[in-house]
Amino acid sequence: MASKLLRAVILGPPGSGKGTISQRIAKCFGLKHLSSGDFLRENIKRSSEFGVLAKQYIEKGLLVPDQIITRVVLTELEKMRNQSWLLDGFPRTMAQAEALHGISDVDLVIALNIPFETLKERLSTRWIHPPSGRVYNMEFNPPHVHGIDDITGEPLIHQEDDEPDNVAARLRQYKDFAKPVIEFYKDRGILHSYSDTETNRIWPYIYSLLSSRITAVHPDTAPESLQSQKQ
Ligand code: G5P
Ligand code: MG
Repeated sequence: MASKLLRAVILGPPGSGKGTISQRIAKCFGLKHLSSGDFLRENIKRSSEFGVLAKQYIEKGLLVPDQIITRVVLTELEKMRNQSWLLDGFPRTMAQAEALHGISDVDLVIALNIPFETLKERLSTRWIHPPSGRVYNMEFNPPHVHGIDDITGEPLIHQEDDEPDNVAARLRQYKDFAKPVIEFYKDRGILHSYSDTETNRIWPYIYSLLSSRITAVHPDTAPESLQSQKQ
């Protein structure tokens, strides 16, 4: 018997830990991690038509127009018809939520509520490895060697949209656009919200939620608190 597919969305302001939690979910549960920000950066890197357009907005800390990002993300989703996926960073506006709703059901939505002060602090000390999307934070998960990716030995970068002025603009904008999207999923009874200042305190609850829907592919990666409950 084919196992049931799970289609999930993770919502949250910039720096709320969507990427960090998505990587854990992908590793533990085998869902394909689809990040709208990563798709845009890939397009920018190869100077595609979408990439050239998107760059102007990202550099200013602005949202990319709905029709551009929707085309990019829905094209990727088309390739994932027979796979479980986790969409990170999309939808961010009602137009995007409606476009997604038009092509696929969503089974569950995770929303991260993190205080804005915490977000500003995190993003200003964030470094990423663009080819893999691995993220580091100088306090939370520093690389073994300063400025170098642990796995490939390649250099890490500090993204332009993580500069303080851009961060403030991204946070303001998020608030305005996210509210109706959150209501949209709440009304459908599929929204699961988590509030804390630490990803590691939220993670056991998300692990538990996912475990009730899908079999872990790597149960040994369960958070410590859950492992001790199971013994
Ligand atoms: P992105 O790339 O989607 P954002 O704006 O959603 O970017 P970002 O920056 O990727 O947000 P995140 O994924 O929510 O944040 O968070 P993260 O990267 O996991 O964690 C942030 C940092 O905090 C990391 O350094 C991590 O190690 C650290 N950290 C995590 N947890 C903790 C903790 O508990 N404690 C501490 N101390 N640190 C922690 O989008 C980029 C741009 O693309 C465009 C927009 O212009 C956007 O600005 N875009 C879209 N435009 C329109 N519509 C869309 N749907 C778009 N999607 C992307
Ligand atoms: Mg991210």
